[in-house]
Amino acid sequence: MLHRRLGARCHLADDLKLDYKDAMSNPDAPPTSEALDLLIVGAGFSGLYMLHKARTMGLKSLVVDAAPSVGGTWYANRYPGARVDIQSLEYSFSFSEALQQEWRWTERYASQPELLRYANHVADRFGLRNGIQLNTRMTSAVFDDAAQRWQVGGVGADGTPEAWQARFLVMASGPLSSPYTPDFPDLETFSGSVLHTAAWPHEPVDFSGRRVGVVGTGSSAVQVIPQAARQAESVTVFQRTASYVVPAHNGPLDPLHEARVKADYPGFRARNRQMRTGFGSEHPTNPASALAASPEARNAAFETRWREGGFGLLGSFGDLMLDMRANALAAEFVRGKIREIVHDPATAALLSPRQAIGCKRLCVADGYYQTFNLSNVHLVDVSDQPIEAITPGGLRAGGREHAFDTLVLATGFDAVTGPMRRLDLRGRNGLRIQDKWRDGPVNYLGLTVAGFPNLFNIIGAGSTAAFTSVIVSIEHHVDWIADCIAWMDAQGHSTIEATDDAEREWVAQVNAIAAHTVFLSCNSWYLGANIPGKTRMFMPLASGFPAYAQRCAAVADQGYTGFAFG
Ligand code: N01
Repeated sequence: MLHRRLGARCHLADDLKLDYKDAMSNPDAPPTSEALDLLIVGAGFSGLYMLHKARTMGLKSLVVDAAPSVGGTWYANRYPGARVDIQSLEYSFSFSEALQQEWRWTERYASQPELLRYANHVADRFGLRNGIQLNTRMTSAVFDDAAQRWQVGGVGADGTPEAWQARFLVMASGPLSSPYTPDFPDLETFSGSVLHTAAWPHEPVDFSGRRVGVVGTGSSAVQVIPQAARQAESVTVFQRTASYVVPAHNGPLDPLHEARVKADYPGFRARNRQMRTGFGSEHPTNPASALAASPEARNAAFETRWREGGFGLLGSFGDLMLDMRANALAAEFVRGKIREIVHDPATAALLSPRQAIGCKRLCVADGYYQTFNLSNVHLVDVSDQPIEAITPGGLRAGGREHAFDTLVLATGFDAVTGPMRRLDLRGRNGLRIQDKWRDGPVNYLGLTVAGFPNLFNIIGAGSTAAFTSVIVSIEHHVDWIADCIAWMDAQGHSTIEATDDAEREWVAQVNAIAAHTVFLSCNSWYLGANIPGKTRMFMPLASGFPAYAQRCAAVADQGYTGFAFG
């Protein structure tokens, strides 16, 4: 047991120092895979930081990732126009002052290539590559009760089977990493290329002279559509549900703003961590009620936030996400913007969403509605007349044929639970995750699952991650997991497992908080409602990041209440 070797402290043990040094001398060689302390699944931001943190504690750790590169979501989602919807200075690691000072973002909202460069820089800067085995898909994990270890299986790109043993299994596989392709009849008969935004080809895609069909109008679609429209002969957008799209007002990063933030980056981060979303401290939510404001004051507040761009519109008033009447006022403001921007009234009406604003994740993109003023862009409503089938030359909806030669599927993800449900993952007594989560992804603190000892899930169901700048949540989760392991070692515990009672109470709380919001009023991936047949359960915790972090800290301070130790 590692804790016996390390005693009550988490200093580097000599034998592990040697392992680490040997590996450092050959940066291409992954560490020997036997008897790991941590097996970390995923080399995105979560996996990179978990590996770095584990190494500072002397824990022998290995990251595996199916992709040939680090970067996770920012490796896979490389469609034209892909960029983050939270400002770069706030969507970045804070754990190293040197890193946050030296890294220069070029744009207010970083593009996918820049984010991928950042992930690679982090991997190099902290010497992580020799702890990462790429081109290797983890496929199974079985908890061995006798050995109190996870027996983990995988497969290399060439089909070579892989096996590891680890005391802890850390799922850093990302909540939006299982692309969802609807079960369209005859998809395989399509004669042109089919491109999914979340599995975009690595060679450049040239839309010039092409007739492009795009299915979907969520965050990915609203970024790719304006790009495709610039090149393609025609773009036909198949819309089932209209989205609220607020402008990002992206542009070069203002050097004065960057200097101001960097002059006190730790203070900026700390203020952001006090925000419900973990970002946006420069434009905090106005606590007043939208219902109490005069129409003029209300409009002025919405207008200011619209001009600033990004998610801040939802912070114009304190009750927008809590009260459907307040929410309707913000929704109507955006519909007014759509009518102003889109010249054709029928198209503007079709682009105008009817669900509560923010109920599905708000989309942030520049130039989306303007794109529908272009003569080569067409909008087809498939809400009442769904897509019936894909044909060799396009698709059929409502009995009508629509012709195109490139099909872009911007149809999202089997979110949050998809990556784990696809595995052969078995906890104590052979409990399968698919059975455990038959009625929804129960969990404790969003980090653990009863019946699955020594398994930690970063950005899992039940945490506030989906409503935050996700890197703030990643750092929080990783730090909490690391502290927990250090505490276990100090106490001489081999295993940690959430109790059934703690899990029940936590899930009841997640549901109770959601019931006080507008989030249950529409179909979204937060609810699992975007996947036919998926159990409907609200997955994120809507309490706000500070309350969540306080609760996790209190659990730790009180000796990890809600957990059983072995
Ligand atoms: O996926 P989505 P996404 N017929 O699920 C439609 C993050 N992200 O990849 O709404 C017709 O939002 C579906 O229609 P409907 C972000 O968290 C971030 O765009 O279900 N249409 C919807 O329009 C985001 O929320 C960034 O009626 C069908 C679309 O496909 C999350 O990823 C960028 C259909 C799917 O939208 C997911 O975004 C990109 C069918 N059978 C993504 N099935 C940034 O940081 C599905 N649809 C900016």
